Amino acid sequence: MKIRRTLLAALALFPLLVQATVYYVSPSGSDTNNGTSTSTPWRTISKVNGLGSSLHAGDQVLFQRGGMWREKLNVPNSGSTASKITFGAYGTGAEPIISGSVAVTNWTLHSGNIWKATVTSAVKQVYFNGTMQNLARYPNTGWLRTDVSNSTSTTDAALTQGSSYWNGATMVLRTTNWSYDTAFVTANSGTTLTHTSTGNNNGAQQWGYFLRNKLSQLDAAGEWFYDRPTSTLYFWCPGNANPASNLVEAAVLDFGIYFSYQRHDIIVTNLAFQHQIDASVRLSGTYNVEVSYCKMQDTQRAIYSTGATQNIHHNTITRNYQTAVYLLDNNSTFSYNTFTDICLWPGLGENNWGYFGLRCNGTGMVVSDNRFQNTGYIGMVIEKNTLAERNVVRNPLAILNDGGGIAIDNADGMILAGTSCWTRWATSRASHRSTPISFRWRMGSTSATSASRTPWWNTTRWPTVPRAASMWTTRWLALATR
Ligand SMILES: [Ca+2]
Ligand SMILES: [Ca+2]
Repeated sequence: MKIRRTLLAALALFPLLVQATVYYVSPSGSDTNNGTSTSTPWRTISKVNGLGSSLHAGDQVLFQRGGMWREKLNVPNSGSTASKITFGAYGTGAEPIISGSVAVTNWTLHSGNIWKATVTSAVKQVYFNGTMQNLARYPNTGWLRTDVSNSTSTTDAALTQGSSYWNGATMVLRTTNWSYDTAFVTANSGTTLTHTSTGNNNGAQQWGYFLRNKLSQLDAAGEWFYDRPTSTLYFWCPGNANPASNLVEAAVLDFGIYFSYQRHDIIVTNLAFQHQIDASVRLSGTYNVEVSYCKMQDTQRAIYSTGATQNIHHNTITRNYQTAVYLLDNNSTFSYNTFTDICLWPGLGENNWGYFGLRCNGTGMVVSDNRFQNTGYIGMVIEKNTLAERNVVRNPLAILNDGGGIAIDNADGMILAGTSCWTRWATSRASHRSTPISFRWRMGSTSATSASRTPWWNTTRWPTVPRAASMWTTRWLALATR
């Protein structure tokens, strides 16, 4: 019996005795190398994805700083509580970039200043020397005004292009104070568009809208169009430039790093992500994952998580089009992250309710020490018994109304402390029907804490509350904001 115990003890120790492997990946490497030294690195993420179960707890995969990979990383295996698997960086310089775009080449002139090239995957965004360009639209800037609009039909006497012209286009319509909806035009008779449902009946109120996604509306510099049947990208470069002499990137990949279901005990650190068309980091049923010191920029979403006990901290999140971080998690910690210029583009975020910096709606969440600078709608949406402290929200409601710096929903035991909100004084929105001064809620809210849905007219600052001095429950908060 004693021998057996000794043997079990030895077996338990065994994983600690196995030498962890460090794999190196460099743009100048080769997938025929062994990958285990900086002088014999691999070249591709595809090679990393192929590791499968031979990637062990405690192993590291390090990407060379200054390098870029236009691939998707599929986390091959899980670590253990004692020995995490790490994806990180080595060398000096900027964080290694995992990009969701392809560099478009082989351009030919289509017509005038419009060039075309083949891109085999569906294109969601186009970047010209790093700057996002516009899907071909009408009008080229600003907004049309509906004459009459309901959920599935919009009429505007200004639409003079003739019947059927707008068939297949998409419409971006300001549908409420707090939403832009994107609808697909299924029919066009005279000045009336029939479209997929927006769920809103705006009647004769003249709300703003524009139409896009037609090649014949590619008529200005900076506009592009992608024709799926022929896999052809059309683009008119800023300054009438030749695209072949510039970097034109087309966003096509859904995720930057993807965790298949219930991967766990993994660290992602010191990586940069850009141009993903769904999310830079996708955590699926995962737990004990740490994402830290990463950059997510020019991407649809930064992080989308459906899991638990993640630790997400010190990330820099910039220019996301949809709610930047969506955590359908329980017991995760989200701290020291910086958001800048989130959801500032009408029609690129969610229909109905979205354009947030952070949204989390599980139990046991900790949201602390984050900074939100310029958010299309609400800086952060928190629920249940979240502990939220020392967060700063500046300039929420940048392109929408009727929200707040922080929205609280289904609160039960929530603690909100030491949090600051600065909102600019309301201004008229170009897409907005008529209200010259928009409603602003310093603390927005939906159903559960309706008492806090109180307009706050003339302050721009939510006073900082030191945690030690005051632990506010949402009930008190609701009273305080009356
Ligand atoms: Ca146009
Ligand atoms: Ca009109």
